[in-house]
Amino acid sequence: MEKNRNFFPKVSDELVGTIMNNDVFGIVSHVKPDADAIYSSLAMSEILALLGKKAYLYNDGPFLSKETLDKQYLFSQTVGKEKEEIEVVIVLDSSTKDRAGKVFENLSGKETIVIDHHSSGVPFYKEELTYIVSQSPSTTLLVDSVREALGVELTKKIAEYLFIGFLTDSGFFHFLSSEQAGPSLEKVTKFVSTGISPYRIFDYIQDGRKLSDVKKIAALLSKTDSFYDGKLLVCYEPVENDTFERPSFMIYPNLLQVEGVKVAALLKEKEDGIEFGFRAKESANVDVGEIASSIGGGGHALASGATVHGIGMEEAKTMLLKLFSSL
Ligand SMILES: [Mn+2]
Repeated sequence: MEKNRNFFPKVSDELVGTIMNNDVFGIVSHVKPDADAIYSSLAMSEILALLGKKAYLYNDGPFLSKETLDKQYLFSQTVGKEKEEIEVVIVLDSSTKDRAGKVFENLSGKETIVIDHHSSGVPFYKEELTYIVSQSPSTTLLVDSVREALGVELTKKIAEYLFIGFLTDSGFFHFLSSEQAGPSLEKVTKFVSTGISPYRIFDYIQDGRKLSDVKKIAALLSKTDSFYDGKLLVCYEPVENDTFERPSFMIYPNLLQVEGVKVAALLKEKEDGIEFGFRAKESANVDVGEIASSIGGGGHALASGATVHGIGMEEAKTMLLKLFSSL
């Protein structure tokens, strides 16, 4: 138990004081938001509302997955006159200034709080106003620690927001390391105690997929390449597939179930380069977060990604084989 308490360190008095002593906040999360970015923002906004404070939600977009699209109407993509009112900007789930996008640029000069769980980021604001805990599986779990430090009650609504970000970032519990599991599930136990339904939330996130997309994913999986005696499995997503929703959620679990695999990679062709995605088996002892940051990306030991501009699929494949040559 003592170990679990240290897993989520104390939130600084300066951070708590900055929230308590101000009234109007801007909340910003990373471009191309995932559920952790959007739902940590929503939870933070709700926490501030319960403290009687005002919060404006921002995100550059684009919103791509169902559970983020559903909430898009709550987020502004531009900064208007309310800028004068805003006293403090809270940046969530973003390891660099660039990740927070144009909206953050437009809010620059304000006191800034950073709450994030990325390991490879460069801290871009006053250290005493950051809560960066790289071992946390999601930013929403860190927002929960901030909530506790602020003395705000865990409502069902907040619990649901926090749980959604945790579920998606942990790959539905799959990518939790054994160090993360105990402390994270202690928090999840509190979330479900408010009466939220994991079953219903799981279905809300996963259901509604088109049969045509499931068939496209099957076609992508059928072209998987195997390298290093099957320790590295690689799936390719051509640019014309860019429109269908989050194939990675079906591709990685399938590849990681294959006998002998250590790392599953997804190479996604973009208009101007290749997006690399990596997932590692915990037993493989490979830090794919470190590997992704060596090519300008970031992430976590078991799940990470990077975008390399100006290269094609063949070059990407050569890079990939070099990156994982020690498997
Ligand atoms: Mn995240």
